[in-house]
Amino acid sequence: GNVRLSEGGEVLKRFCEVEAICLQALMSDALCQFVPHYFGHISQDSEQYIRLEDLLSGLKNPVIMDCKMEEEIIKARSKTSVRSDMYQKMVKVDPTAPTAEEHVQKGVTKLRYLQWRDDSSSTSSLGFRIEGIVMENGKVLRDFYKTRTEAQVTETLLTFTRRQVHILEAYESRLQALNEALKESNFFNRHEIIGSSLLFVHDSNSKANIWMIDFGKTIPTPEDVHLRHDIPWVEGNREDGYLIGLTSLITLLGEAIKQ
Ligand code: 4IP
Ligand code: MN
Repeated sequence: GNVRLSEGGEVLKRFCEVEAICLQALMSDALCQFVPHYFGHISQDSEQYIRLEDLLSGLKNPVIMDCKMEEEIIKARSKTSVRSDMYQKMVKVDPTAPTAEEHVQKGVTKLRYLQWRDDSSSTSSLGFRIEGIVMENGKVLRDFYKTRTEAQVTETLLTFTRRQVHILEAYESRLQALNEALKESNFFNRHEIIGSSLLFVHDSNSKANIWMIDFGKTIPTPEDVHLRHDIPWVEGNREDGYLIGLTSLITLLGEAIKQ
């Protein structure tokens, strides 16, 4: 993707002003322990990059999972062009998903694609979905479009951790600590967090950690709007449902620990 390693063991990510402003604010927020350290930005080969702490540095054969919290649907509503790439992604997962008309035009709108993806994955019901996993041998798993039910997600959590209870417990307490930090966070109070992920990382030395990443679509709320983050999005309320996804994840880690 748009992240690459620099010589210094830091990670360089393609510059995005929205994200840079968020990261800057997060460095002095209650959430700073849950966000990779931000070192500012540089330009290299005439490209601008954000400099971030390398979250994998010092880890032995790291295992990684990216959980995407709520996605922004509303912006897609204005995009009425027909997307053949999104039609292809859809057909690959489920050839019966497109309507007869969509099959004829071999395309779907972005709104249609995102809604289909949220409904077939766990996003609509649980407030997050698994985007991808990298196993300790480097194998990348991206086939989670149909991982929707609590049982399916729990099973994936067990596979991802190879049923190591101490890892599952470390993840559970990290998310509980995040939940507490969010209550104290001015940043969380004042931003709509869209398209951000929780990055789960553990390794063979049993270090387990979770980080908030990807703030390219996170936007400040107007002064008069006070977000709760624990109710679903409906037209006009600006709610991101972040705490719905977080609560689901904590619950399902608890389920996995019991199994
Ligand atoms: C992707 O769908 C993600 O939703 C991208 O969001 C989104 O980019 C893509 O839209 C969409 O195709 P899959 O993950 O199912 O492939 P993100 O970049 O946060 O992962 P946007 O532009 O909405 O950020 P297009 O329009 O870029 O293809
Ligand atoms: Mn994506």
